[in-house]
Amino acid sequence: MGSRHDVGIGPSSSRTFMNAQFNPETIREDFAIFSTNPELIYLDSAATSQTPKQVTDSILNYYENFNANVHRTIYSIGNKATQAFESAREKVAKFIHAEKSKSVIFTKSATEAINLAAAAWGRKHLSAGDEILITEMEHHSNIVPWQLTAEVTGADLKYIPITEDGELEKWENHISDKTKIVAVTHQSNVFGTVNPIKEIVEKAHSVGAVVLVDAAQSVPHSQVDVQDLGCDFFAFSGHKMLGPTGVGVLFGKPELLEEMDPFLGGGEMIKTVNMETSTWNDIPHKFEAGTPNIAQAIGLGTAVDYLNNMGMENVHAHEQDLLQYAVDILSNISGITLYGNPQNRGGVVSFNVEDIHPHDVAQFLDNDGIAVRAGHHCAQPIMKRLGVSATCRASVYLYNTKNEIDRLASSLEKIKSVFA
Ligand code: C6P
Repeated sequence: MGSRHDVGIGPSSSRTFMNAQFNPETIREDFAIFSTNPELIYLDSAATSQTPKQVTDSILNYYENFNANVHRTIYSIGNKATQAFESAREKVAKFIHAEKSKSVIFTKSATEAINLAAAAWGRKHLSAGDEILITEMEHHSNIVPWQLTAEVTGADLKYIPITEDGELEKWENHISDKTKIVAVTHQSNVFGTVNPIKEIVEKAHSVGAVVLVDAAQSVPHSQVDVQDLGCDFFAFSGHKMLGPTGVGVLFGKPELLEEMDPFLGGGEMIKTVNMETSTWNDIPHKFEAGTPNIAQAIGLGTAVDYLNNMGMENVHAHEQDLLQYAVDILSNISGITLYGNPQNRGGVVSFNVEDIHPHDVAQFLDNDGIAVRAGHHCAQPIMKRLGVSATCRASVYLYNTKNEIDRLASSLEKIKSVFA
């Protein structure tokens, strides 16, 4: 859908993106993987999304035209690299409606972003008697870092249970004067549940607690506004939003980031170093020790351009349409159990086929060219709550079509007859 060649710092110009009408068939042409694998039906974007050529081109452009370290050099290609890296930060900040780009810290992933906040904020603010509040629907990435922080600080780790429908159960009752931080997923990777973050933030702030939102599954699929949500920290990954692997983001309110001590030590995160002590660089650099993931951040900036060009409202509407279609079709196939029925939901459907192990289902679907995830989805507490060891999960994105959902349904019908 546009020129693949751009020797500027990043393909954000009209040369790269033509204003397209939202059309998944045209969108698919931007993704090389669908021409190299014409039979592929990719329904696992909740794990990792596919990457458009514009993004891979921008990474190649960096390596071929201005590959250099950032913030350290005075020669031209180094300046160009710094400019592209910082421009990616600006794009990401705008995309999530952060007031200031210094709130955006590049990490390696959502996982690292949450670990950073849990360690650096936790060490500073938590002690015995304080409570960290998480939920039963969290991904392991938003459970384990808090367990580690609780261990180090002596704080208690509490959780909000979930209902059969995959929603938070009476979450209000769990926030008390003891609560110092609430860490909650914006959108569940198993049920698709979209949680009432704004309300949670209001309640948490009323008792003086801060809120970290795990936005790994929401940022790629909906319009997000950290100022409107009011959250204090917000974490997500590039590879689930058409960007490359190896880059994630921690948004933090500047006043919180400024008072926190560094998470990792090394080059660029310091102002001065002597043999005994050091002083820290300003945010965001204080949290980006060493050579950062330059190419990946530039690629993420281009992914943001791509999504902006498509319009997040269009991406969301398309996925809602596919979700409804998938739920309608799959719930009419006998022997299929769908897990969760949240009122507010993103494009994720978890299911099992009666008497057939989800890994066998996924293997069978793969033989038909259909990629779904099977397993515990890094959410073992949810599996325990559901009383299953694993589920299959189909998740959609802007390049999926109703025809692909039909193919999933007919393949599932076939599995039942083969295993009968
Ligand atoms: N979930 C899934 O298939 P990383 O791995 O750091 O990019 O993202 C971690 C993460 C954090 N929170 C949520 C809600 C997530 O869904 C994920 C990643 C993938 O569901 C891979 S396990």
